[in-house]
Amino acid sequence: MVGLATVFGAGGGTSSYDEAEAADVIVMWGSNARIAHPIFFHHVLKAVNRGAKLYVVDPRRSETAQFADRWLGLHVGTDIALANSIGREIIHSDLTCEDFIGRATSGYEAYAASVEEWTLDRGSEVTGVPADAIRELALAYAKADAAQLCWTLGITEHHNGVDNVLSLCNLALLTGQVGRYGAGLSPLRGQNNVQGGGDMGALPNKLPGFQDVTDGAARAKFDSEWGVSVPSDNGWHLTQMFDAMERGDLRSVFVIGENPAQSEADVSRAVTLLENLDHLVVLDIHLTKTAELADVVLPGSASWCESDGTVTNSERRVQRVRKALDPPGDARDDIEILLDIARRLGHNWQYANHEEIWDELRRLSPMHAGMSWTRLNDLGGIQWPCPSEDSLEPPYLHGRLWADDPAERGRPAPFSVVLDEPPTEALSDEYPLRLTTGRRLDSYNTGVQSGAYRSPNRLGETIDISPEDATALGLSDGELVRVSSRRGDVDAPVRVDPALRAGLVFMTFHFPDEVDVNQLTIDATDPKAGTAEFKAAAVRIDKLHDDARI
Ligand SMILES: Nc1nc2c(c(=O)[nH]1)N[C@H]1C(S)=C(S)[C@@H](COP(=O)(O)OP(=O)(O)OC[C@H]3O[C@@H](n4cnc5c(=O)[nH]c(N)nc54)[C@H](O)[C@@H]3O)O[C@H]1N2
Ligand SMILES: Nc1nc2c(c(=O)[nH]1)N[C@H]1C(S)=C(S)[C@@H](COP(=O)(O)OP(=O)(O)OC[C@H]3O[C@@H](n4cnc5c(=O)[nH]c(N)nc54)[C@H](O)[C@@H]3O)O[C@H]1N2
Ligand SMILES: [Mo]
Repeated sequence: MVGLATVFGAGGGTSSYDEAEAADVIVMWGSNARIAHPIFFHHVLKAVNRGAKLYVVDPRRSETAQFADRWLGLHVGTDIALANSIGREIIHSDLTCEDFIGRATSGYEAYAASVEEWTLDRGSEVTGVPADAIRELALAYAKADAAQLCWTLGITEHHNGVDNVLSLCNLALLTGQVGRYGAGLSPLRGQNNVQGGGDMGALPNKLPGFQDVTDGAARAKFDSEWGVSVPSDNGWHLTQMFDAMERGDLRSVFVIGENPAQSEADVSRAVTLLENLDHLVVLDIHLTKTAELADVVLPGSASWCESDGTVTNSERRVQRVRKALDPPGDARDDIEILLDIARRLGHNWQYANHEEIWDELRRLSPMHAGMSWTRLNDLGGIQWPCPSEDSLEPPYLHGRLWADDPAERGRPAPFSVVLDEPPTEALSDEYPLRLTTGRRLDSYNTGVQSGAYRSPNRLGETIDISPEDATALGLSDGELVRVSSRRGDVDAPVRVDPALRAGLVFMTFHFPDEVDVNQLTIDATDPKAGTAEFKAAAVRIDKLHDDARI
């Protein structure tokens, strides 16, 4: 969101899902959409069946990579080196889109100078990707009539995640692969309503509709609607909150629908800080590990099919959620619980129904103004921006950049000079293996919502290692090993996985009751976005004893 907002002014994916079907080239960069975003990937597969080329950039030959025309198996954390090499190759092959660069961008000269050192040879040496694969992707992306670049956590969960995103945006600016049907930049969102949460202002520096909290005119609107004085300072993002807890500046926390006692990097530190708070309140459907640490647990949440409202997906589409079941027992819709809390805090919040709440948003957030409840019901979903009830916005963003009239084009999209930076934690003799963590198809995040599901085919936590490392370490499938990092250790059975290259090991974070993987991860964070480096820790594997198996 931060990277896209820097370049284009809006922190949203530029394209609609079904535009993928119109693309000639699709690059999935650090995204295992086959298992993590199956609905979007279904559109990608339709394009592939039609003849589109699929490139996958991932250190593992992931489930997604197995569908690719070409897999670029780079070393963890070398994405900027790869993107800069691709950029240089496009420039040296005379495949830049001069028309777009001239009319819609700024800073091209400085960018071109900065990638000049990234020859194919150097790029290949740093990333581990063969030079001919880098060249093939560069030419395919630049020559395509419409190319899409999609990314997720393989790009963002690094200490320099925003720079990673900027390095990918540069490629779209260089070739004009944005602001047109079928082309675009898509950061796929994790949960069904991550985009919606941000749109509604659940960000430390934004009011609903991405209006800045530092913008006095925007605040004045909210002040008069709400009858309060909205603070003018940016708040803290998640990792800054933990730092503030450590300093003693943050003493009470209200957690709604999140399980940081298991999902935070360097989780031992996170748990200690949560335990030391003066007051911790948790509102959740389940009694999570975080709730176990709380002073007050509000166990009242109705789940998504037991409440009304909207969710907004990665293509910026606001969709209605309708209550299908009554919540069990005393469980209530989250909004009712929040309204009750507000009333007890002395604010007389009264809404007759969900539509009235939505209409308040429409009055305050211009990009939602045209989405009446009736239209949302009738149309089965509306994408933002939707400034008026008769607006006919195109399904993609930033078409303005192609306009002939400079006034309509507005602010040019800046190229960014981004420098390659290795992961915070270097490999060493003591910790010689690169651990990256991620997801599997049949489990969900910290396991709270998928933990009860049992199947004979379902794997528990494993430490996945390459066949080469298995041979070198004398390990075979099922053997129990100790995995240690500078922060902690966990015991897990080995799974030998040919999708991994030598030196790279993989774990999920789905089974924290059995194996608490975030004991190992590092909480180095991107200062601009606050995202932790879940994707790059340095670890060691030790055999426990010869007959330890599970
Ligand atoms: N089945 C299932 N689906 C889910 C979830 C789930 O838990 N289970 N969770 C949801 C959520 S919250 C999210 S945010 C999304 C996440 O969806 P994804 O981001 O697709 O999932 P991950 O497996 O975390 O990471 C994606 C890929 O990044 C790669 N990677 C690691 N390091 C690097 C690197 O340095 N460079 C590059 N280029 N790639 C790298 C990993 O090998 C991995 O294949 O999934 C959502 N969907
Ligand atoms: N090692 C490692 N760690 C990671 C990651 C990684 O790739 N590797 N990925 C990170 C990412 S991308 C994410 S998103 C986080 C996920 O981390 P979390 O969001 O902390 O984990 P979840 O398991 O998704 O927890 C969601 C909680 O919301 C509750 N819930 C569900 N629906 C509702 C509702 O309607 N109302 C209320 N009140 N509660 C509800 C569920 O019961 C559950 O307890 O983990 C992060 N941690
Ligand atoms: Mo996520």
